[in-house]
Amino acid sequence: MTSSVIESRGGPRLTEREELRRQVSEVVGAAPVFDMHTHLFAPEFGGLNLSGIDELLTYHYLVAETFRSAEVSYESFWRMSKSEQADLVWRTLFVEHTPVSEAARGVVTVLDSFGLDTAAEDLKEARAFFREQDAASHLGRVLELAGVSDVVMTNDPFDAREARVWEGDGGIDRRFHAALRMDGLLNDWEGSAAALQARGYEVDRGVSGKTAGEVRRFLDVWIERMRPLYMAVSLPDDFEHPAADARDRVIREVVLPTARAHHLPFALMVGVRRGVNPALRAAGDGVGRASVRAVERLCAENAGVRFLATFLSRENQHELCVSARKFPNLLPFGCWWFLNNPSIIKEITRERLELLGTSFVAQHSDARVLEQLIYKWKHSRRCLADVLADSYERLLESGRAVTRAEVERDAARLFDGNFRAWVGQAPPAESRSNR
Ligand code: RAT
Ligand code: ZN
Repeated sequence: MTSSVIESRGGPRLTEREELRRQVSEVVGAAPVFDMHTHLFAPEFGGLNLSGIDELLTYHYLVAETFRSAEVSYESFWRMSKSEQADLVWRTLFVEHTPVSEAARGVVTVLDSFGLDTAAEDLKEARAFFREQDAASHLGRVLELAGVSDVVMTNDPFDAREARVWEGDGGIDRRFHAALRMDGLLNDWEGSAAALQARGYEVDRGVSGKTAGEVRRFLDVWIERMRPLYMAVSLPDDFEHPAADARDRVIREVVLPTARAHHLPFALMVGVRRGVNPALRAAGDGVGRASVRAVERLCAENAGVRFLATFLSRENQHELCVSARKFPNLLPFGCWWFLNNPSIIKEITRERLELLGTSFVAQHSDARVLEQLIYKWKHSRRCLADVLADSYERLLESGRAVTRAEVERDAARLFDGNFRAWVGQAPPAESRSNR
């Protein structure tokens, strides 16, 4: 025992600042993560899996940044092949400019973790490295480097490429879990109604008659096939509840009854303004301050349904924390998309710890390309470690030192346990006996 610790029943208490911070960093750096929202796919989905340097560089976050510094028109960029686009992004953001933005630094973190040149003039070495990798062992290595035990996908029941896998006989890699994405049904009811009619479901555009029952029948089939951990939707900044639109009817008459019947949580991702600049394609979405009250009303009216919620606007974060204090069926999660930057992650996480203790999900990666797991989690772990250490230091000043076991318990809760409990997943086997 060093002078920095005093013994207690839960292990030594960390009473010295530097030792406390060192241990917090170690624990948070190693805590296994249940990544509860990504756009990755299990290996069985074949071509839907994105990996490698060209995919990393053409990530829509970096495409938007490239247009700010490169002399290229939208038309000529979109006419380029993927590797030409990647070359342009690399030259613009990594060679001609310093890659200090979060998304650009992310690529540096990934290259560095594989021992590749982070300041190369071109992509020859990186391309050769990724070409040589065996897909299965590379997946294992990436999950290991990222410290991710479980990955939740985003699964669209209307996507024909996904459907072929779900409808096949084979199972899905056990490290991957489904999330049933409802954007089609809730944000494009007319298009979805037509797609359902084409599949033989008796629905109409006015959401009347048999429609609700038929959409529930469609969802029941997909829930049976996918076994999702939750249903999810991204919503615009002007989302309201109640509202006199098809979306609200489908939420009330289809989604909420389905959530109750299948004990499935409903994840609300609120505040995206799709297609603010359509010429940027997937990079063209923006953000707007949304109404947290709409989510509060859903929680109040549906006490038996568990909601997950994340808001895209920084301005909504404090209100979301206050709402979560009022509604035990509301679990805030992650620092989404434009908020996934160290300065904002730290601010939001501090706010959440101060208002909610450790009763939230600290982060999700939103990774679209496999290797992004490495940087998204490395960077987020750093933020959480700093913020947690600050909280423990303040606690120490107030007269209560934490033990390493307590730090481990908190990190496990924030990265894994809160989400697992919400979606009814058993704790990981090795830690079961510890709880
Ligand atoms: O973060 C992203 O990659 C966004 O494009 C969106 O996919 C967002 O996360 C979403 O799930 O709608
Ligand atoms: Zn996403």
